[in-house]
Amino acid sequence: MIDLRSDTVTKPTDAMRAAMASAEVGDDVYGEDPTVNRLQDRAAEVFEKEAALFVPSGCMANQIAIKVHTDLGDEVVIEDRGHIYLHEMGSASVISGVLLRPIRSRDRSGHLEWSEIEPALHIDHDYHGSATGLICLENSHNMAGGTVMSAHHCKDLCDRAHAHNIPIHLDGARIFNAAVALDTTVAELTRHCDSIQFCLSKGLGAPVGSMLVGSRGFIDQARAWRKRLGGGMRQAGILAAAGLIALEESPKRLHEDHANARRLAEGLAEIDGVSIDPKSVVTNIVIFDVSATGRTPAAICEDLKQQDILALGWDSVIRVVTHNGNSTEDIDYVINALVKSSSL
Ligand code: TLP
Repeated sequence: MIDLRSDTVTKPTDAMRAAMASAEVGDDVYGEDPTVNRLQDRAAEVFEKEAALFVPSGCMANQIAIKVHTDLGDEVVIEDRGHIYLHEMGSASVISGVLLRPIRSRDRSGHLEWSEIEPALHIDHDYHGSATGLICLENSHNMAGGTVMSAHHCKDLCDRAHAHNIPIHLDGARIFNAAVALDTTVAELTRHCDSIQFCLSKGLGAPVGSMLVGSRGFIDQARAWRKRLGGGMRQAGILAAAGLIALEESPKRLHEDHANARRLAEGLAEIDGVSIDPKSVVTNIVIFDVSATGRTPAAICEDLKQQDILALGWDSVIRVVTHNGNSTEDIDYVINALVKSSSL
């Protein structure tokens, strides 16, 4: 199978499996797992922040951040295809008792400008609107097709939000992809954010886990909420050992996934009825519209499955995500399969 449903399908490398087998462990709820502690210290160092916390998933990291930053009844501003809004099962309402305030980005890049955010803010506490407690950003932006936000853009939003005492949380599930695409560092891209979550278990290839990064005070509170949510994992060093390799080694090869995604997009752009601008594909996510083929995404995905290819389709689009399990030959095979399927 060529599984392009997501980069979450990546399997641990041999080096990760070996490190997991020999990992030094302890009880992480007591803060005594040396491998988890090393991973947390290293993540904080790489992001040039004070502290970091290993958590089971990206969703938990995002939800802990929302919980720590907000009060009950607050509003959280987010782009209207943000993962926290679309794909976390209403957790922000369930766990934090906040309202999400989705805003459509004018240029559909997924990255809001301050002029789009500002009208949605409630900062004058007039006993009517719920106060804006947090702004959530996403880089790269998954549902906008892996688009990236520059360090300059992010700083601008952070500076303006901070002028109103509003914190910024960055869902950086794929922040390393963004850094590679922009030829910069994750520290530079996230410097002014109050908290960041990034996933070890997507393009970086670890089997499990995300990191929450921020100030010492923020991470102390996050640790308490991780425990309350059932995320205290005891001998988690077994997982952190793979996470350390993901953090150190995997970013070096992400450009290969991006080149494969671009190659795929260029092939797709040649197919009648498929709509995609290959230049818009700068990381590892390709979302293309198939409505003009006269076939549904579900029908095309079913054809692909018959040819041992897995992709996700919804509305009028199909998403494919490249990762370390794909070769350029796989990509060419997928393009040919799509040529056949879209003209059936
Ligand atoms: N994304 C998954 C699905 O949930 C859609 C995927 O296949 O892309 N933030 C972003 C931007 C994400 O893309 C995801 C997962 C998460 C958070 C959640 O991470 P996990 O799955 O570790 O909870």
